[in-house]
Amino acid sequence: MVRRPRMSPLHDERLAAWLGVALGASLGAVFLTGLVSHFMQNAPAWAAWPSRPVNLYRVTQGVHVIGGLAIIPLLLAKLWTVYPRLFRWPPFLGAGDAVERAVVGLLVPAALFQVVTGLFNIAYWYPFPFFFTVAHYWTAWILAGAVLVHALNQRRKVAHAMMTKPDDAVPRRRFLLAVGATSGVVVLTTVGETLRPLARLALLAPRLPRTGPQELPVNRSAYAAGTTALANDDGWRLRVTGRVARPLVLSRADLRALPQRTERLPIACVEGWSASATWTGVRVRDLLDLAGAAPDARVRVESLERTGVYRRSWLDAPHARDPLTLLALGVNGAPLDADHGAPLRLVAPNRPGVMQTKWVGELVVT
Ligand SMILES: Nc1nc2c(c(=O)[nH]1)N[C@H]1C(S)=C(S)[C@@H](COP(=O)(O)O)O[C@H]1N2
Ligand SMILES: [Mo]
Repeated sequence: MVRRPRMSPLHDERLAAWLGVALGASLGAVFLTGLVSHFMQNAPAWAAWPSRPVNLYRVTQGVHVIGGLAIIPLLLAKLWTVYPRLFRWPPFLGAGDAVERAVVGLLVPAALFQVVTGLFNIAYWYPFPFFFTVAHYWTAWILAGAVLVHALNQRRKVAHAMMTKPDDAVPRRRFLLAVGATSGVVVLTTVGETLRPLARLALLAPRLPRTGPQELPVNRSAYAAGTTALANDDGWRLRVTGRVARPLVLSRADLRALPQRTERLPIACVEGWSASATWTGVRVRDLLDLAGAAPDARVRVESLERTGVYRRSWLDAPHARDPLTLLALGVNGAPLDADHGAPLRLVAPNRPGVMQTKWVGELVVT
């Protein structure tokens, strides 16, 4: 017989089960919304993302980032509840148990890795030697697999623990309430970075929706991108090239002479903040028609920024043809600030911020 030391009820299986279910559900939501973000940015050749609803990406990425933050208290509570078992001796009993232990040995570091790299990323701090998106994406699959196997292994124990009535439920219930409240506070103090009415509570959010020139945040400034001079460069032209009947070379004046559209669209950054603004400019669709591009054409949007991971993006047909997709010359009633992409920037509905290319110089139709 294994002798068990007397333990606090906070290390028991009931609590571990409840926390496990809450964690499993929230990790699932964060995993799925993370996949949405990944595939929006790396669309497979056979699929194109829809351009509507306008705010869809803003919502999925908000759930991903704010949900990921809300997981931290749950994860810490779960680790605290189960840690006596993590270090128990002997380390495993039998082959099945060895597998379960190996899965937990993968699950715990993978979960911590996701939370820590995610946190660093939204804080715009990159102390690690690897590329964040690649590492975060592949670790997500490892974590999802480990969580699934762990949940299957534990399903009977969890069902049993959740059905049986404990002799004294009060300490557990209080602990769960405290953990839930902590997650709630995390959400309330960060969600304002994407939910404007709660902006005043967003004390822990790395970006606020109204900071920055023209009341809109900036990730990469014109100074950092080396594009400050473009804003006042009279030699600047927009080129529409590639598979078109009539290649175009347009100056600012040419663009202003085309039909102008004004639309309210959000910038929804992958780092979780988002902000709506009123953009004025020319429809990409109109430019493609003017150039005589095919209706199903894909368009590569090229920035005049020389280096940088986000200096180009692709518009699949749904986005290229959407009447809301603009090349904007102005925002919130004024010409674009250099930091927001002057002289011209892309802004399209339901699209990650990293693909709202600034300082545009060329549309290449493919
Ligand atoms: N050329 C270029 N465009 C870019 C970027 C960039 O680094 N280079 N950053 C993108 C990112 S990450 C975001 S969130 C939006 C932010 O737009 P804003 O600075 O106007 O708010 O611009 C996008 N456009
Ligand atoms: Mo972004």
